[in-house]
Amino acid sequence: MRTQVGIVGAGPAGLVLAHLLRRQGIEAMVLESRSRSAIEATVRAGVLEQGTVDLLDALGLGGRMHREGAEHHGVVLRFDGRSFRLALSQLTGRTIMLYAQHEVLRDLVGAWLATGGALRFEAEAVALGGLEGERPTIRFRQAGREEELTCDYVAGCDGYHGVCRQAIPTALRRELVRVHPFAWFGILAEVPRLAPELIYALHERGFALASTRSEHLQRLYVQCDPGDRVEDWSDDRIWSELRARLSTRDGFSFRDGPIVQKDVIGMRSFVVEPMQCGRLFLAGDAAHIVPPTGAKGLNLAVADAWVLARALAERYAKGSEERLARYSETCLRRAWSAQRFSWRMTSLLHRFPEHDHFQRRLQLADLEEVARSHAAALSLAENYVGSPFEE
Ligand code: FAS
Ligand code: PHB
Repeated sequence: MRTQVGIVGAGPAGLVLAHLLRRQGIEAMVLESRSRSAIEATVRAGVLEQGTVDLLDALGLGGRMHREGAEHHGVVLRFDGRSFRLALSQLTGRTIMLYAQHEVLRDLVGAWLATGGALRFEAEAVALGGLEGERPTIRFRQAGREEELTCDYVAGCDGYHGVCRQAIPTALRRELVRVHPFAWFGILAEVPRLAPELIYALHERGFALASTRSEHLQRLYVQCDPGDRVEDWSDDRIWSELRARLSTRDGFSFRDGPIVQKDVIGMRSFVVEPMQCGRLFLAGDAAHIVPPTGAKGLNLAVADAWVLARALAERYAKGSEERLARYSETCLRRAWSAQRFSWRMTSLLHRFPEHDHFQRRLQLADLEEVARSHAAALSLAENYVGSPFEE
């Protein structure tokens, strides 16, 4: 089997890359280890930066997103019983879109298959070969049989637990990681929106986030211990923690209701350097993980796909490998900027077990600064909405 670009993983990185390459007339084949229904049902991110929205529109794939998603012009920071609205569009001229990651994947998979795109589900890549040569290979297992895909380039879009990063010899790669001393307990609840915009709350009991999926389905998170399991949190405990942590002096209230999904999300910051090795290019979570506090994970994956597609287009159209040679450096600049911002949001809004009263006062003063200073609010807003991909 042969193609120009072999893509491992049908997440945001892999599928956006496939669509972008097709637009440049470059052939690609996607190998995905899970089933279509599994990837289209996985609850993950929910915030799309304007750059991601503009790219989906440019691909002609933004219709349902605009019909069913919600454009937000601000987010609320809640601390010390008060609320501060970070006016994203007023400050930056850019907005965010609340549209679930798995809905984005449904749109991307549907359009790819409907136009004859090559995509194999339940096809697990098991080994990469010939990365230093001109005909790298991907060996994959499907329906109990092993097959091989030969290509010009391999895009490793298989997430943090995938095989592609492991194909870069340890002597050639550096893995930089921070595991944070807390996790998020996430739920989907069939209740009305708690508020018109997202609420990020710092409370002495820990962080909380009120996000949304639709008028009737809300995505809510509370800071929990990294060792917590789903069964450790009863519905009553979840609602009472959310009430306490989202409370305000002027009596913020909301309705609770049926919780239809629960999970514990680990919090780590991770980057591998470099993001390429020979004809292998890593994109998305395969190369970097950010804590979700900055809502950057999905958007970084899409940004990598955009950079890689542009570099491959130049290679095939003009024979120039200049952009490909700078792929890792280009993407790492954006990845470290997102790491810095995600860490800033995480350290602003979480309770750290080792923090004493002095550090807690500093945290509040930091949030007060964002509420008081135009410059501080602008910096946070610019990073939250993200910068255009071409920059
Ligand atoms: P993905 O992990 O999405 O996709 C990789 C794909 O590769 C998967 O479909 C996998 O099945 C496939 N694959 C793996 N190994 C393979 C192999 N050997 N062969 C073939 N296919 C293989 N971000 C937020 O902003 N907000 C959130 O609330 C949020 N929640 C998250 C919750 C969880 C549990 C996780 C893990 C991440 C969350 N993120 C969140 C971050 C998330 O959005 C990621 O950044 C985003 O999915 C990254 O996209 P990809 O790099 O495409 O990787
Ligand atoms: C979500 O909607 O799932 C979400 C929103 C904002 C974040 C993280 C997750 O920072």
